[in-house]
Amino acid sequence: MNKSQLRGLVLAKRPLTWGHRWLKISCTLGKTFDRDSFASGSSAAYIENLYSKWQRNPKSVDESWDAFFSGKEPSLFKKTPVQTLPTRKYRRRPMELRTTVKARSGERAASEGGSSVSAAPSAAPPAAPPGDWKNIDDHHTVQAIIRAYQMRGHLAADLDPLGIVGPDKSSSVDGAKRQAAKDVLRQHYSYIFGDLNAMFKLPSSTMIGGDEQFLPLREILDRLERIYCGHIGIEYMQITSLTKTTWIRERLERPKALECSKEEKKLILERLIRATGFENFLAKKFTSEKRFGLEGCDIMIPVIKEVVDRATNDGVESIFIGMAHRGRLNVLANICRKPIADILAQFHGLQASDPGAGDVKYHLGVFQERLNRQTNRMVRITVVANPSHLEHVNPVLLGKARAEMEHRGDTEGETVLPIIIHGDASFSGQGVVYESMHLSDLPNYTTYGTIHIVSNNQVGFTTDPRFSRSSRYCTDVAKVTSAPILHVNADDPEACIQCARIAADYRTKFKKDVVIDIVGYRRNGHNEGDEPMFTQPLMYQRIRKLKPCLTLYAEKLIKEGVITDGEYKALVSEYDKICEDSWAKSKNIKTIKNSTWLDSPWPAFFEGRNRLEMSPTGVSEDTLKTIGTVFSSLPPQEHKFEAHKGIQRILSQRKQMVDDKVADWSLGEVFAFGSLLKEGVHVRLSGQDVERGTFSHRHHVLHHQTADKVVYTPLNHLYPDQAQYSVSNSSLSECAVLGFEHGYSMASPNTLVMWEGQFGDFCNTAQCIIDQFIASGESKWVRQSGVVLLLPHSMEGMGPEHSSGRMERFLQMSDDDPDIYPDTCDCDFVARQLMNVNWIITNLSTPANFFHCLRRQVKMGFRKPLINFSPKSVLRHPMARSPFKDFNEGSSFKRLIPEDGPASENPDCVTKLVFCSGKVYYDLFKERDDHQQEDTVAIVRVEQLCPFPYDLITEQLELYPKAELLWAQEEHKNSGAWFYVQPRFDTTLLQNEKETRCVTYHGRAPSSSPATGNKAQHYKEYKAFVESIFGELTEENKARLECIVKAQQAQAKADTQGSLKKNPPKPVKPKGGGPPAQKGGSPGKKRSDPPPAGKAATPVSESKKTPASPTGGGTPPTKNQSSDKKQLKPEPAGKGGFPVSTHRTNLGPAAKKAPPATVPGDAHRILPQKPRFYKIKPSPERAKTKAEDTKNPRKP
Ligand SMILES: Cc1ncc(C[n+]2csc(CCOP(=O)(O)OP(=O)(O)O)c2C)c(N)n1
Repeated sequence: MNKSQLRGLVLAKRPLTWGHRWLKISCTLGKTFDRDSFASGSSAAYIENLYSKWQRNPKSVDESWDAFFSGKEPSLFKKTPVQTLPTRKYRRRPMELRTTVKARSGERAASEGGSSVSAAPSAAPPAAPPGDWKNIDDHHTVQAIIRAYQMRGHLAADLDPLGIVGPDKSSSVDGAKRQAAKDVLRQHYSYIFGDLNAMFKLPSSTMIGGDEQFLPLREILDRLERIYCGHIGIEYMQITSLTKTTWIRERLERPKALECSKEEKKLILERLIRATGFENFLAKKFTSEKRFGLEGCDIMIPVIKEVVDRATNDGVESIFIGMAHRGRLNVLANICRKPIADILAQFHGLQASDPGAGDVKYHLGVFQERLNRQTNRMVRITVVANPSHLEHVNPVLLGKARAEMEHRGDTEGETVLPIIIHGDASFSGQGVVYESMHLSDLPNYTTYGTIHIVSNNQVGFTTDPRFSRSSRYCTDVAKVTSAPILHVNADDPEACIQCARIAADYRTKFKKDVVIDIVGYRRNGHNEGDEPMFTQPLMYQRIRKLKPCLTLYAEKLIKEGVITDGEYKALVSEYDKICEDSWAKSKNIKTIKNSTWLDSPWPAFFEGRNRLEMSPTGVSEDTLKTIGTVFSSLPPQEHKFEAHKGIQRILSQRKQMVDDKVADWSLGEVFAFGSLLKEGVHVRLSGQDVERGTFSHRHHVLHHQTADKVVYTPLNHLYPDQAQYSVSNSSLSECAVLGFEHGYSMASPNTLVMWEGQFGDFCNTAQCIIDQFIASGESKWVRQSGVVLLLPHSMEGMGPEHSSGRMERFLQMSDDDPDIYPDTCDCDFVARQLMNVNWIITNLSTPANFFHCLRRQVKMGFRKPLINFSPKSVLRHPMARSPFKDFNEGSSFKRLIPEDGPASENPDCVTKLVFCSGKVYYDLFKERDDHQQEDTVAIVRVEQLCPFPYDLITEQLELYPKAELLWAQEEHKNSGAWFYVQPRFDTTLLQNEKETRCVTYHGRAPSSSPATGNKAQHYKEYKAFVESIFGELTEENKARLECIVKAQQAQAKADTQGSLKKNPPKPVKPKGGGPPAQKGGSPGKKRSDPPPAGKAATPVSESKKTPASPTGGGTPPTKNQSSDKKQLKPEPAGKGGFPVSTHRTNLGPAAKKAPPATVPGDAHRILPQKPRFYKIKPSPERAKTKAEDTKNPRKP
């Protein structure tokens, strides 16, 4: 028998299972014997092994095997061949082994349809001799050892150049130093002290053999040791994909896979010379300047360069790099090839000649387009400007990279590569890392793999890793995406470059995240002025003794004969000269510009454009109709799309509105999106549950009710050549998702990118993105973004955490000067004001204004972030509707909406001019009506808070010269807009010398909590607020309101009875056997669809009638209205289709019952125990002039 015959035999028998074999072997012991059955399954390896031995020396095996292999058969089956390999003691008792086998064979036989009874021999001992089992066991052990190295070899890898952490290198087996410690090999540890010459067949799960299938144990261990416990420690067994793990094994395990050619070694050295040379040069020239040098992790530069080379070679054209301070200047110089003179000029302390506050040099962004000489391909490299707040640039970079892919039509990440460089302490410490990593596989956020490189200097500022993280590695967070993690010793440049190659190729092949953890050290303190011995004395004693990586590597290559000492020195001085020349050049730079450091240039957008020119925002009625029709329809019949009944109802309501030429909030929003899509502007809306909308008002994605994953997005079916609409429910993150959208908005000006908070105050957890990027990005880095934040905001009794979008914080960060009255006569005043402020803040009250505001974002000649406080209940408020004419050509955004009711017709009779903003307008409107003060109180809505509409406010002040001036807000005094508007009102009033009035505050008292969580308290506060403006309801008011309510109740009752007669309810037998449940609740609480929109849109002119106030601000709801959700439903129609409020029922006898314990007496009569609302007293000067004024009233 030759080897191939043997293999044939083995292969032929392979399908045999343990169960079969057991059957056959046990049969043999009885009567019959299936020859060769022993040569199957894992015993095949044993036989192959024996065969190899026999080939070398036939006497080395038992005679039975000799007979078998030499073909002298029959004797073979008289005596079962015995095992002849050198043995060690059994680790398991034979009896145990038998029991195990017996049980397994029984199980298997049963599972294969056989009878477990017949399959399991009752008392027969195993047929194979003990030696066989031993050998099989040995093979299993070796397989387990191989697997142990693959899984846990990194635990024993030699990763730390300082030698502080890492394996105990003392154990020596057969002269070979083995690092694999007990925690790698666990129960198999002692096995490696056995017979190292024993041959083993290598399992298919390893490639260490290359073309060899058998290796002695010693060689197996040596190879595994070199691959898994050398200077690379890889974690990849968390990956569940066999293809990926096999690919990685192939890249690591194949013999010589990790070797570098002579040329490659030289290139690594040259790049290391540049990296180290640059830091040395800066250290020499600017001894005390902070530069956050890379010394100790210098190899990071060649690593990034290798990634860039490989990626560009594979088709990447644009690379985005996000990183913090450490080594940033080096990246700019040696990766982006930003002229070194420009970098050095930043050290000269020059003032920038263009606008912008600027930033420190190690935060600046860069955009460079260069030829990659290694690949001879052009590549764009962007280093995204970065705040001090570590890791927060990550999502911004990802969003920017994703947007770039979309603009290029790259749906696979073939042409764009994101690279993020992390610090070890911040990678494990900052939550935004986790949030960002979780975006990696989400369809609307993926960047098709990001390469993460950790510059791991084993210390964070002054904190040791053992105090800064609980995980073993700083990279453990990356395991959430099953990314392979390559830990590598920074002092082994070749190993580092190999990791770079594996990472780059892995990303190219699989389009998934991958991590390289370069474990080095920090040669200096946290910055160059710090003394690290204060806090890490022992570590720094070691560091002081260490030669720099460059020196070590140069010595190695000189020793290997790759390079001579002379050549090395020449390379070093060549780079030094480059730096010196750049230094000389930099001295001639007399002016610097912030715009030189722009990471998102939009030359095509700005060139030849008058930035102050604003294109109109109105659109034709045809456009509205087309959009409205698609938005209110299901997909064409042939698609047989089954929509939810509720959705069908919503669509028909929308359809009705389109027919009536009126739009509610969601329609207004869609008109903005759809018209921009028509004009080729990409629209993207992202945030938690935005597809449906927090308040179930949007429904931009319809779900097939019986087919999984079948959805319909009407806005992508408006026009054949429209731009793409992307609406996406995000992960439950604010920080990363907002950062992502901000980054996305920076990629192109021709997009409308919006992030919606589920409730406005959730922007709290994205504060860093708001402060560090959105509020100040343009000032620091002269880059623009038109990102829009939609923050649901209003006091509706929903508690402290769902009420406030924290308007006051945004307003406080606005950078318009409250004390300067702008030049309102400037014909470009409006655009200039917008251009000069850091962001726009709006609190809008009509759908049409929302529409214009969104469209204005892309119609301006520049980009500005927009913070819009969005409605909640007002989304469905019957008054918050706009007729089509307010969207049409000629219409435009209204920064302020003046009074247009009776008060405006006779301004001299107006005694109170109330300024307000947002939803509270609807409360004030209703209360003014209830109090019958329409002729004397004018209400003006400030729609755009920032920049402040000084010109329009002035007009209003002049229009109502006799009126007392009030600012009314529902927020607490230290929240909302008061602190922002007050000084601006003052500045406006001071413009007019004759003006003696001041604006008084009407709203809730200061509070640390944004809103009460107690409904009774909420309404109590509301009542006090209203009374501070309109006074108490008079008896006449009350009587009138009571009449209205009674009439409504009677009407509702009549309606219900009428409908019951028409459609008598089917008797429903309640479970408990009680009376049938009444359909639709009590008649008084019946709800119906909103009134015809056209009529509802004109309540202002019909102010004698009482409009509804479902805003949550009004009087307390009845029992059945207590849930917030119910309040959001449309109000029933009143007489003549006019909306009425069911809240009125509270004025009826039922509502006069005692409210909850904390609120004594009639809800309408109670006063807060602690006064929550009050007027602000004017300052003494103001009071004086006011008193004089009262004495000598001004003539109109
Ligand atoms: C969010 C945030 N918290 C704290 C700091 C202050 N800080 C600056 S660098 C640093 C240490 C960072 O350590 P590591 O991530 O390991 O990077 P290294 O500086 O060591 O390269 C700290 C705490 C910061 N810049 N940002």
